[in-house]
Amino acid sequence: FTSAAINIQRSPSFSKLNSDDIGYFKSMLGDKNVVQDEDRLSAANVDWMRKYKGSSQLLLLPRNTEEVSKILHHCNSRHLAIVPQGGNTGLVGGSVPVYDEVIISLASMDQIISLDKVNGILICEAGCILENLNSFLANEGFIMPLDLGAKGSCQIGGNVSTNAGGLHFIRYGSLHGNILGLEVVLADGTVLDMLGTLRKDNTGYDLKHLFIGSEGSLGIVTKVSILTPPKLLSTNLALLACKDFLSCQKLLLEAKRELGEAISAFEFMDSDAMDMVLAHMDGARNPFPSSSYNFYVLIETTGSDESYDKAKLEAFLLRSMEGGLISDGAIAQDINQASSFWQIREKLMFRKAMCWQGMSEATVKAGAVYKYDLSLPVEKLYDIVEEMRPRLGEKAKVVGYGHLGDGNLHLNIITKQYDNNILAQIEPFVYEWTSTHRGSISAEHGLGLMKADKIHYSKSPETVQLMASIKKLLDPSGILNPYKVLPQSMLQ
Ligand code: FAD
Ligand code: 2HG
Ligand code: ZN
Repeated sequence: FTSAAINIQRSPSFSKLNSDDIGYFKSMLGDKNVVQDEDRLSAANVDWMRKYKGSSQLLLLPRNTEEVSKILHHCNSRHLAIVPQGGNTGLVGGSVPVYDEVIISLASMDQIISLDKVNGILICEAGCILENLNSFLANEGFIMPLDLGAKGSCQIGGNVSTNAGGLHFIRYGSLHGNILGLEVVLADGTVLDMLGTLRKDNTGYDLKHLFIGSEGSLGIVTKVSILTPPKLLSTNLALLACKDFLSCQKLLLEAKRELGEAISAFEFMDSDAMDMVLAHMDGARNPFPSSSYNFYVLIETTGSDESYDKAKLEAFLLRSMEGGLISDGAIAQDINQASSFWQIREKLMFRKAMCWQGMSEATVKAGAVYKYDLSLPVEKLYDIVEEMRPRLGEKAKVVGYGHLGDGNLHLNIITKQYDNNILAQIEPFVYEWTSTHRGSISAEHGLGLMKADKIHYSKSPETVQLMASIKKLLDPSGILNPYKVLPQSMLQ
């Protein structure tokens, strides 16, 4: 483990837990929902990458909104800091305590409340696992508007709180568009009912947006109302090889022109990323074993007419091949082949048959990983990978992949072990570079602990100041997910 505390002291304004607190929680939640067991605590204290580690002595498992409200009311009056935890798949150290914050897990709040089949509106509790929601919806002819490699563990409340993007963002857009309503509990226990189901509602400020992407720093999301698109009958997937990044870029432009609204994913990876998956993930197969290419692109299209959709994609690929944008490629002929293409990236199609998560998991298996999640203009997106390589030399493996269709690069730097000298060569360079190109230092993962003091690279001082004022207004004692999202110095 590396130390989670990056030059941050435990805030002296927080109290320490005492036996009266534990007694209160047990009387309210029942003994089994007040977890002090060491093994369960150590799992909840460490993040998915095993990079950030806290030392909480208490995990609470509320079963409904009222219990969340009572917990927060108590913690607020006692100045006990808390961290909301969903599936604990976050990649920026936001979901685990930094010190002894009480962990509030939403795992027991996993009920589906309703599905309006006329309008495709799902209402559910925040602890529902994304994949379970998708399976439920599939039987009813709908899908969730987001899909990500962590879907078997991440919760919809965590997705909302990080404003997760994922593989289908290019088609269905941001959760800011798909979330129709939320129920949120504020720091003092007040329950905010914003659980609307309307597409259009311009009555005053649309406060739900404050909580989408606020990473548990403004309130705990307890219920979600979400627009779910119809499940379309035909899906096609092509895995393509390109000789250089410019070809990937041009291919994207052409695909948008020719395939238009049918595109449901447009992912890319460089050859180092591909090699890393092949080296570290059992069962991953090289799609083009006889040749080596510099870049790979996955294009998924979804539509309502199997033969028309396939013919359209085939014609597009043929033209792109003739035009020299594609060097090699294949369209998946059945669901098994589609699954094996997606395995390389991360979308699991048959969870039971496989137990690994593609690219992200390969980076973690390969060594100590520094992850950067950047939004950049597409034409600049790969330059940072090429600048980083000579900068770090032999000490590190630098790989680039991501949601090219959304201008989102996942720059991953893998080293033998975490090392502050290497970190000093990566940061602040990577943030300065991104800022200079007017990109975002967090496209979809959030700021968490990792980037709380880096927000100014992507937001103006006035904007950050207003964010700090909002945080102080909603959470005057600062008990909600402290040390995360905003610089600690602005909240004291
Ligand atoms: P957690 O990790 O538990 O929490 C994340 C943050 O939200 C924390 O700050 C936490 O305090 C807060 N939080 C959680 N639940 C609540 C709640 N109910 N109320 C208030 N705050 C809450 N992200 C993407 O955007 N796109 C991807 O493609 C993607 N792929 C991934 C693939 C893998 C293999 C992994 C491990 C992660 C991936 N992620 C991706 C990151 C991560 O899965 C997402 O951020 C996800 O939305 C987090 O959900 P979670 O339930 O695990 O939340
Ligand atoms: C993805 O798109 C996730 O695979 C994770 O956002 C990215 O692991 C990463 O760097
Ligand atoms: Zn991603």
